[in-house]
Amino acid sequence: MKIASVQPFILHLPLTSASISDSTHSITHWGVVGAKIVTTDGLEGYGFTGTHAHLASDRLITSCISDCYAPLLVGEDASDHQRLWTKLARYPSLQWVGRAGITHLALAAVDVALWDLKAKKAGVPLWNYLGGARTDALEAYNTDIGWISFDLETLLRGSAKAVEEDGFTRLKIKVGHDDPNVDVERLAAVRRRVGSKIRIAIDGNGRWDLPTCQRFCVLARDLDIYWFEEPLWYDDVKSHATLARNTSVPIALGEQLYTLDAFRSFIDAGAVAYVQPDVTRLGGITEYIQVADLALANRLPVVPHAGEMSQVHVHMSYWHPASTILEYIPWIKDHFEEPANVEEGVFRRPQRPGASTTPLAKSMENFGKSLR
Ligand code: 0YR
Ligand code: MG
Repeated sequence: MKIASVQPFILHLPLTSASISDSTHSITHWGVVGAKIVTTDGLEGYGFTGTHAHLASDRLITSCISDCYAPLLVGEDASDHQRLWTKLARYPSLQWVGRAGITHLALAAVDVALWDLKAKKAGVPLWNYLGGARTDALEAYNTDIGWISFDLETLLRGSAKAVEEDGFTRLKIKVGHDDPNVDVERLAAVRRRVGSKIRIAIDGNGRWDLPTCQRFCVLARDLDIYWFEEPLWYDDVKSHATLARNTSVPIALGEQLYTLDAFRSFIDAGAVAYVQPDVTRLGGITEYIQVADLALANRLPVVPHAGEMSQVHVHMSYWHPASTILEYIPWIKDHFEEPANVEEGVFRRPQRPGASTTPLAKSMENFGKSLR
């Protein structure tokens, strides 16, 4: 499995709603920014990171792949994921400018492509290559009904449909208005609409400060919140630990953390209950496994953030023993050969060889952006 070429690509895929917002981001497209790695024996591996489809910064990622990483990869054995990960991540002059951000997102894309190749070479889906499935039924939770930009009527209609027609038993709703009472009222209305049995998580996307979060948790105490995701600024270990001590609502975080060390800091401080690694922000599958193992060693559940919209995480979550449930956002799945589909609230277990990262040829053609 010698690497013959590394070919970056950028796709900007329109969302299924015209646009959405959480408390900190407003977007119309999802960026699928990655690499096709071709081997001398003719296999093609695909890996990608997830972005908000900002072309100038997407091009920083692809130029890192083509100009910095490709020369280090061509001629190497694609099955050597561990050695190649270290070669890229610890390459002295790249480590000097990287360790997080653009270079790490590029590393994620390359690493996922290597794992896709390994599983394709073995002729099995990634979950099977990694060691087999821990469960027959990976439960999904629906994030796509709960955007902060949805008015109350849309929020209620979407929540009711997800539960009554689509079979979801778990929802996630975005919070983070200037006045937390607005969020409490929206959540109370959803709770009344879907009933007490449905699990409702919330996501603040890092908008509020500690006093606002503490006030919110008091106001929301009767709403049975399953977890409070990214309540505070992403890197602030101390405030998350304080909030975790002062509320009974479990804290979830990790979608903005780039490294194993960052996860260790939050876990050691008792600042996180639900661990949310993401293969597209950590350095791919290789580092995701390290974080999931760290969570397991601390007996904490792993609930990945779906920066690849669950195409890869469905494999990780069917396999890794610390996994519980998985995020469902249906924006990009239909652009892939094997979409991460959900039926009756359960993710279909992938059957094709690889990591479910191979885009449809027609999507590459129709939504590809030029790299320069
Ligand atoms: C929209 N999921 C998240 C989307 C999502 C963001 O910007 O990227 O809300 O990543 O927090 O849990
Ligand atoms: Mg989130």
